Amino acid sequence: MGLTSRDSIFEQAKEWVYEAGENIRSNMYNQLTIETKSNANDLVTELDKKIEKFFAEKIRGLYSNHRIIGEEGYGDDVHSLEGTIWIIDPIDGTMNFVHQKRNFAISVGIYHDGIGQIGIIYDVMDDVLYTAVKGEGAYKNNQKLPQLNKDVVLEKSIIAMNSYIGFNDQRINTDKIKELIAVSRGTRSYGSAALEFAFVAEGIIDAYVSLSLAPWDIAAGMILVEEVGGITTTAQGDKVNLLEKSPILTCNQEIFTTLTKDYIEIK
Ligand code: 2AM
Ligand code: CA
Ligand code: CA
Ligand code: CA
Repeated sequence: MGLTSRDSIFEQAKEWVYEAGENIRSNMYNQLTIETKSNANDLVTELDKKIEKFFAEKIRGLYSNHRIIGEEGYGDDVHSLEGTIWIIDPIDGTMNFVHQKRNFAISVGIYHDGIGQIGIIYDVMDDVLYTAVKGEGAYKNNQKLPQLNKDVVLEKSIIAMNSYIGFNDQRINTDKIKELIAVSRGTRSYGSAALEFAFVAEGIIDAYVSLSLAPWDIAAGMILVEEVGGITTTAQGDKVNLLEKSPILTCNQEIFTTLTKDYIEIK
């Protein structure tokens, strides 16, 4: 991906994200069909599908050689990260969207040969756009975000996680998570992985850990976090594979080693 084409793809992607956000805001109070997916709390609405379809049609119309990985099935069957790939979550935080009508985001990450080039996370109701272009820093509504704080220690950190990982999850050593909850300054749970990544990039939380995230939950956020000097790995501390779901940790580098060595133990 050449630099000029990357700039124009970035401008185009932002335009589509804003258009999609406007579409969500103007349709969200209509009677929406809500279905469940993997379990009774895993929701999807007709707007999730409509927005992903919107992106897929726009991308295919303008960039016919790009491929798409999306949550709701309008993407391509992608088995390698070769070429240019748009990784899209049309509504991240669907439960918040349904119950709260806020605290959800559109997430678009654009990768070339497996390397993150463009990340866009749009907090639709607050009208806050987080963006990053590889090598050019991360931005919140066009204001450059500073590099993450080098003086952070766990005792002064806020860690975002789902509440259940502290007490009844078979996939992780919950005793160690309880210790983490006790030692950290506080925990938060926002219900949108994309926003949690954006908040790590903004430096308003210091880490986010989740036991099962898909490529579309993290693709844009990984680029944002990297651009401010943060790190994203599997919860075991390994390189993320963007073709599969994994337990994920994204955080300030200063607390990465203690988090992966002392507190997060995946079974
Ligand atoms: P979603 O709203 O796009 O489904 C909720 O804690 C966060 O985890 C959201 O970002 C949500 O994305 C994501 N998530 C990933 N897998 C999920 C699942 N099976 N059920 C609910 N949320 C899931
Ligand atoms: Ca979903
Ligand atoms: Ca998601
Ligand atoms: Ca989603």
